[in-house]
Amino acid sequence: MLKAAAMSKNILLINPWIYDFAAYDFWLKPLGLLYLGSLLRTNNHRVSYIDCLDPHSTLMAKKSGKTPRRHAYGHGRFFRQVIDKPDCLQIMPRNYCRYGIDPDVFRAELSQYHDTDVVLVTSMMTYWYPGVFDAIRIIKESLPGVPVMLGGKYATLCHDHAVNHSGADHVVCGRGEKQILQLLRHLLNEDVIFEPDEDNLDALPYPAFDLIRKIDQVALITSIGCPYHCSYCSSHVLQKNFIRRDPIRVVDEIEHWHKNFGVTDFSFYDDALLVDSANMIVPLLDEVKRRKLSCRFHCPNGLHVREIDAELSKILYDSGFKTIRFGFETADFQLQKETGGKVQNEELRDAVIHLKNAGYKQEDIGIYLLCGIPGQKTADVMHSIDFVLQCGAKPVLAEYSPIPGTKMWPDAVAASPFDIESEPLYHNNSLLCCRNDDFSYDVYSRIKAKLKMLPKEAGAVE
Ligand code: B12
Ligand code: SF4
Repeated sequence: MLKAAAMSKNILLINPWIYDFAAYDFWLKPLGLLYLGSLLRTNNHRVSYIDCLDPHSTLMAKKSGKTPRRHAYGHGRFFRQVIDKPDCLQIMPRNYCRYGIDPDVFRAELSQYHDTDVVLVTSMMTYWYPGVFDAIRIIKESLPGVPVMLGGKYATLCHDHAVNHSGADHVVCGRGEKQILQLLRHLLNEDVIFEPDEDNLDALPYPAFDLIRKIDQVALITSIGCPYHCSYCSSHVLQKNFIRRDPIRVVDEIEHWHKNFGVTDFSFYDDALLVDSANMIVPLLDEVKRRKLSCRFHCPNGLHVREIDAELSKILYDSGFKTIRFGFETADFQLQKETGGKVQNEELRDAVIHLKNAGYKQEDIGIYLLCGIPGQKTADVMHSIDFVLQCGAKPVLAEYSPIPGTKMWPDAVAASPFDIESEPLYHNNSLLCCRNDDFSYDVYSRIKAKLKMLPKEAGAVE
């Protein structure tokens, strides 16, 4: 009898819509899903991909008569349609939108995949679940009887909610590599040809970016996890230990995308890219230079201020790190200590001096400030903005999104006027769900507006 492994399956990957008040493609790619896609190809399956967010969809451009504005560095706008606001978000005085292609365009794309054996859907922010649910509902209508598996951040952080409400046949929590192979074995009686060691990131095949219609940038990870344990962050909930790749293997990957696919823009998704720089970012960038790879690097995720010295600043600048953002969160010493102690004020002051000496301008040095954590006062946010400006950097306001399983979660539940425990839509950062009488939504809106009035190099709101 023919072994099951010889009968490869047709697997369809889906990156669902974002439903939100605002969304910008800030080097956003479904990296985890694309990793699973390449692993499944290594196991002899045929893998296809539909991206509900695709800003380059020709069908959608034809239908809407426009294309979203894109930037040469691989970021930009999505297609967008205003949709009904969910009841619980009616208090927000903003439009609620579906970002990505029209559902009819999605249906038309799905109609090409009638021979699909399994569908894999990913998920990101917990409060983006309505876009995930709609995608699953339409998949079920278009491909009746085909099993749908859901994984990713929302499926992990709000597992029970996803099991009870998503409509998926299987909801996977955490890393997907081993679990997806086990599910296929169980469901379709498929033998596993290649099962990687999840702790060895270099053993994984490169993520399947070649499935994307137009590869405008490639997202990279040099590590997963983080050595810090900040109380508002879920890094350690999602990944217990800090695992790193060999920096030279990362450069092999960069070279692969650069030489074979003409990619010049790369974004790092690491939680802790600069930590222990002598063993990761420095050898990595030295090797990029030695191989004469002419690339631009972007860090949409906050970097660690503490790691910045004169030498590293120069290396980053000379290596083409164009977009550089740091996680600072607050200038209040007590709050810094209570939330995890990843940075202190003097470290920011020194880092900005080094970065400027290396060639960065104020507008290049974005400093994330966390706004709206439980009990936070307006004075703290104002003081933090002033401190960043005094240092000569650019404050970038980031609204707090509460995450189940984090140390701060019980405080957020207690402080929030919203039922964040049973409704993940209330985790939406724009809602400012831990607002209080002192730091209200109106006060925050005024601070945001004031920051927008500053000269371009000085202020930003995300
Ligand atoms: C890179 C990143 C971003 C990028 C965008 C990335 C993207 N693709 O969307 C940027 C910088 C834009 C971003 C922005 C924000 N982010 Co962010 N981000 C991340 C980060 C660091 C990495 C995600 C990632 O791609 N990991 C790498 C891949 C390999 O892992 P993965 O996707 O999880 O995939 C694995 C599994 O999940 C699973 N899997 C995935 N899909 C599937 C599917 C199936 C079927 C199966 C079986 C398995 C499976 O298998 C994969 C391989 O093992 C996470 C933190 C983290 N450590 O994960 C935060 C994180 C997701 N972000 C978070 C937050 C708070 C934000 C912001 C709100 C911050 C702010 N206040 O401004 C904004 C929101 C932006 C917005 N509203 O538009 C929170 C989540 C909040 C929430 N409530 O959900 C996280 C968890 C960080 C944290 N603070 O704890 N983010
Ligand atoms: S906020 Fe940054 S430093 Fe703190 S645990 Fe999360 S990723 Fe690590």
